[in-house]
Amino acid sequence: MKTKACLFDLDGVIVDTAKYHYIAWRELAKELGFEFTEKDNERLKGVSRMTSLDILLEIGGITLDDEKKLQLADKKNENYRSFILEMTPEEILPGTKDFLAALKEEGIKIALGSASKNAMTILDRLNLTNLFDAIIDGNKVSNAKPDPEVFLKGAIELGISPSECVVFEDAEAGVEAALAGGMKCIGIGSPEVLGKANLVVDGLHDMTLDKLASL
Ligand code: B16
Ligand code: MG
Repeated sequence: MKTKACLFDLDGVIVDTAKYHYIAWRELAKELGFEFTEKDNERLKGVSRMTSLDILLEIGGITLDDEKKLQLADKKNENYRSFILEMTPEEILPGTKDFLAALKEEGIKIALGSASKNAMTILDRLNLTNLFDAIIDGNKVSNAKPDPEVFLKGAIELGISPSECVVFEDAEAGVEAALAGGMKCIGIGSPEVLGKANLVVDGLHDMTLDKLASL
């Protein structure tokens, strides 16, 4: 298959923001009077902010009205933003810049497809914004992964057919979203979790144009 565009998830693929999400959700849980473990945090990866809060409240056995939930999500986000505003390009995951440069040289378009409403802030902090030909984030979609909307919008903005796109994802819901959109998917992480992907690698440091061409 000849790939014309690569679409990248952000958290877990380009940068590890999960650790900052974890600290902010853990502090919120503490205020609400229960413990939120790192294992619990795995359930929030790739999931939208409000769904993350619902999962957190379910773990704590707490029921709240929508107004209170919005208030708590805002509070968590303010705390989370205090961390990402301090991020530096050194936090870009290994191999990312080299692989993006190789794609550019090959004339392959690059897009971001992230559930995060903070994606622009993060890309700016990492000095990566200009490398992307299209950026679709949580502010531009109404349906969360595993719905393919985020990736389909990316393909439309790039003007490339989904069948010529490859998605890089670290979350199961993201892999499902890519496949539902008629795209190929390379999983970043463990083959046990991302078994549905066409190929699974450890990280972008493990990616080559040959592997891309082998799909
Ligand atoms: P925000 P991704 C996702 O990013 C994170 O994996 C997930 O943990 C987070 O809840 C979601 O973004 C929303 O983030 O609160 O910043 O809008 O993996 O889709 O790049
Ligand atoms: Mg992710």
